[in-house]
Amino acid sequence: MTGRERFLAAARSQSVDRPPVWYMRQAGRALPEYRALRERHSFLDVAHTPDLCVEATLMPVNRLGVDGAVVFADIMLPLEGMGIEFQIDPGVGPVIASPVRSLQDIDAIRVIDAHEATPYLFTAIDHLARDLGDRAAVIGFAAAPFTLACYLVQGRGSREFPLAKAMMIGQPALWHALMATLTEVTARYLEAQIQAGADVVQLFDSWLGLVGVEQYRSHVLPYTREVFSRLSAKAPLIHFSTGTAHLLPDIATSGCDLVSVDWRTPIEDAFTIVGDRIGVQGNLDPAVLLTNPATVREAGIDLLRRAGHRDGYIFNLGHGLQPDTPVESLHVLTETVQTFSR
Ligand code: 1CP
Repeated sequence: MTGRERFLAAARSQSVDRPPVWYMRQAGRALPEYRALRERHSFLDVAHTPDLCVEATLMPVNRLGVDGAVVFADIMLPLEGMGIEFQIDPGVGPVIASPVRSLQDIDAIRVIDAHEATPYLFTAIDHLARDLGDRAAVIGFAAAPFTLACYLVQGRGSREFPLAKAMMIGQPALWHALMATLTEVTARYLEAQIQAGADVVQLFDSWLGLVGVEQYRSHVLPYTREVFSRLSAKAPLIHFSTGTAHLLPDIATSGCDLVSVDWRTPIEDAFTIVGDRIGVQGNLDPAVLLTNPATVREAGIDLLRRAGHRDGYIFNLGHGLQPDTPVESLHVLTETVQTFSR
């Protein structure tokens, strides 16, 4: 099978020769060629320039032969179309110039056509899809409304996002207005990525572990469902979160085709919880890649032994690569998956 065929078959829970493999944050600082590119261009320059975006996206495909190519972008890019100013500070991450705190702030958010908001991204996806052909699937992505709201309200990364959660709990009308707006922007943004050539899309709800089951059902899940219902039948849909073992049964009802789980949940438990009709992605601890080649190989073999025979399984980490991951670990792990046969 080609990488793209393998990825799409697994994403549809059909049979494959071996599990497809890709890594979250695979186009990043772990690769020397990426570090060289970033010496010449800022993060946003790379994301904004289709040729550079394609170059960065292809790096892990060319080096490792992974089956999925995740578009080099960031979850903050749609903010540009919404009229919200931000920057990406090295070592910090996204910083919002004026955080969203009032109904006035929410009313000021522009909901415009995705092509008008981030035209460079769709050009890059179009070039990428042509360049890759069947070598690897093009993976588009966006933040889920909850995770985007966390950054917009808090103004920057945080361990607990207390201001965002306080709005959710104490100002439900504001919260629902914000979530409805972000849902519309996110659905349009992902629809346009699929139209441009993304084969699958992943919704990153990175901070979802901060909410309880009841909060999830009343304040978050309806919006996730709305995004997925707008996209279903257009492309396979992956739901990503971490620290959400308590939410997995509900996440499985969100309308996604696959659930990405982290290392806290044994992979067999994830299979049982989500059921046969939903695929599973994950769930190696990224810290494994900071050890040594023998340990990396052993951990890869163990996960393949437990999950590699299931239709509807995509090999990945439970969260993004650590920036200081030795590139040798990536070679060892990828080869371990590529030489596994069912
Ligand atoms: O290779 C890839 O995976 C594609 C690139 C990618 C993705 C999927 C980047 C590039 N960002 C993202 C998604 C993203 N961005 C998420 C969801 C995934 C996750 O949970 O890790 C989140 C939460 C962000 C926000 C963000 N952007 C952070 C985290 C800040 C925090 O709150 O802890 C950071 C550091 C960024 C900047 C960024 N985005 C991407 C890269 C390579 C970088 C670092 C910039 C650099 O290289 O200097």
